Amino acid sequence: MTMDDRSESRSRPVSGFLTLLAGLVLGIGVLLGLTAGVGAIWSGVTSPGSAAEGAGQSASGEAGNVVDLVIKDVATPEGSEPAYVGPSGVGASDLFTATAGERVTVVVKNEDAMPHTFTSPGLGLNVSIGPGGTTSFVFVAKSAGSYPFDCAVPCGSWVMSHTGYMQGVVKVVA
Ligand SMILES: [Cu+2]
Repeated sequence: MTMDDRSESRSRPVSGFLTLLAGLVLGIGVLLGLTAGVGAIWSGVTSPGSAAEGAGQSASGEAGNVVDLVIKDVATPEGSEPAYVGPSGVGASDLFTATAGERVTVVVKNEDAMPHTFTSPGLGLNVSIGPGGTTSFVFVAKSAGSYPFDCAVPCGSWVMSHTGYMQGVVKVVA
């Protein structure tokens, strides 16, 4: 056996260990990525159809109001910027309407490549919305009113300063 042969045979277990280590790091990274979008009360990363269906059933078995939102690029005077789009479409004066005391599940599909938040101190919400997935959260508004929301991530000067885009109002009726 030459010196070269020995050094080659020694290097094999080391490279095997490095491959295992790289696999572990990758696995942990994927796990962290999946949990990054954890919401205020309940959240998950699922396909849009099953999220809306599954999230409507609360832990107690009661079906609640399920609201579907999409974060996607929209045309603005300053070019294409990401915005929240709810049941009433782009730029609606109220992103969506809920009833006081009702359990509301919000399912946000983020089609944008960057993270956003759904932040509303009045509703007790500050939810991170990771890129390219679906995040769900649940809230109950105690009383009727207009609750402002916005995104805490700087993501577009026009959409962040215009109602119905990256900031706006959730309307809660009695
Ligand atoms: Cu944003």
